Amino acid sequence: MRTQVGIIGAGPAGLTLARLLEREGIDTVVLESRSRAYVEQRVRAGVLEQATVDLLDDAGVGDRIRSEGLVHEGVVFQVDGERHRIALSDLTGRIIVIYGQQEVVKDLVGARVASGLPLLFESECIDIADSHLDRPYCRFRRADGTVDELECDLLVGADGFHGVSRPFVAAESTVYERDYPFAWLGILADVAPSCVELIYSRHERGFALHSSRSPSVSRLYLQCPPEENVDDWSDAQIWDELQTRFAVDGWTLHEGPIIEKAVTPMRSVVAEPMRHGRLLLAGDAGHIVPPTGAKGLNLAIADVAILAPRIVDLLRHGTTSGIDDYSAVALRRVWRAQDFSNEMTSMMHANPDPFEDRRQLARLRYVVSSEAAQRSIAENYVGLPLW
Ligand code: RFL
Ligand code: PHB
Repeated sequence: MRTQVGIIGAGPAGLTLARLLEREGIDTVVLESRSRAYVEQRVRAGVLEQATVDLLDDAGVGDRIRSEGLVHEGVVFQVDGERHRIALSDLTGRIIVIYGQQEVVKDLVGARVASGLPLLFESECIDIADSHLDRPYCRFRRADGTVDELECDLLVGADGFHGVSRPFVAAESTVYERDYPFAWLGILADVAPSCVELIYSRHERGFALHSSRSPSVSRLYLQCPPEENVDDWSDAQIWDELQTRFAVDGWTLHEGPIIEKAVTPMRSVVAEPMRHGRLLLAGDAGHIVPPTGAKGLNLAIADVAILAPRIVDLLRHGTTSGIDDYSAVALRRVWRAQDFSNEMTSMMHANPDPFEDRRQLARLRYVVSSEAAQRSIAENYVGLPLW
């Protein structure tokens, strides 16, 4: 097979890039190792920055976000058993939208299928040929086991943290990494959210986050040790722990059936540069942030917003300067988000290092008492301009 741009991975990064290039008349083939049902049901992120919503809207896939997304104008930080509202809109003039990542994926897959353009599910990229070639290619295995080649002008690795592109690029890039001494146990529960806005709660037993997916589905997380086994937690234990970490007088956390639970480790990773010849990385393939800042999905979309016009310049006009500075431009934003995500993570979690634990608690107490500090948090949380 031949195409102009081969895209590995049908997550938010790969699908959004395919959509942006479709609008510019550039041919793409998207390879996805999983089935359509799997990618449309994988529960992950939920917070979209306004810039992300605007971009998806401009790309013609924003109708359902606009009608079903929950617009939030603030978030709540809880510390010492008290709640403090960070007034995002008043402080920044911007909002966030709660809308499940799997719904974003459904909207993008639906649009791609409606356009009749190639999106090959159950087609796993198994290796990438020399990406310094003028026409790089990758090999992929189809569901029936046959192996094919996809030849293109450019390859984009949008295959997430566990894909094939990241190790390929990492062999020639510098990889910056940090592990955190905790993880999140996340649940989805069939119960109306107990609070309209998100609650980030710091408790001596550990962090807890209250979020939602719809007026009838709640999304909640508990800080746990990185090696935690999800099967060691009964539903009743999870609710008990959530009740403890969110407790404030006069407020009730509603419980309901848990419909999904999983443990997610936390790490920060950046590959620099996000490029290897004619292979470019986008989204989690190039960088991972801990989820406390709600930045991963938004960064993935920002990467491809930066990348798409540069690809158009190269393929339509032969201009290479845009592609040449893609990595540097994207990484400036990525590092800003790394810093913010690290700050939010450190400040909110109970830390096994006692000095760090007290220092971060002091920082959170300062944030909830200072409008200047809140403005800085709010500005980063709602998202900085694309560039
Ligand atoms: P994805 O979504 O991982 O998509 C990559 C796709 O590539 C496929 N793939 C392959 N396809 C072909 N050949 C191969 N060899 C392949 N290997 C892999 C995979 O099947 C998959 O379909 O990466 P992308 O597009 O870069 O998107 C990144 C986001 O998924 C990620 O950053 C966010 O989910 C992070 N995140 C959050 N981000 C936010 O902006 N706001 C949030 O509120 C937020 N909350 C979260 C999160 C991530 C979480 N987890 C589970 C890691 C909460 C959690 C708990
Ligand atoms: C979510 O709703 O899944 C969510 C919200 C905020 C975060 C992370 C995840 O920081």
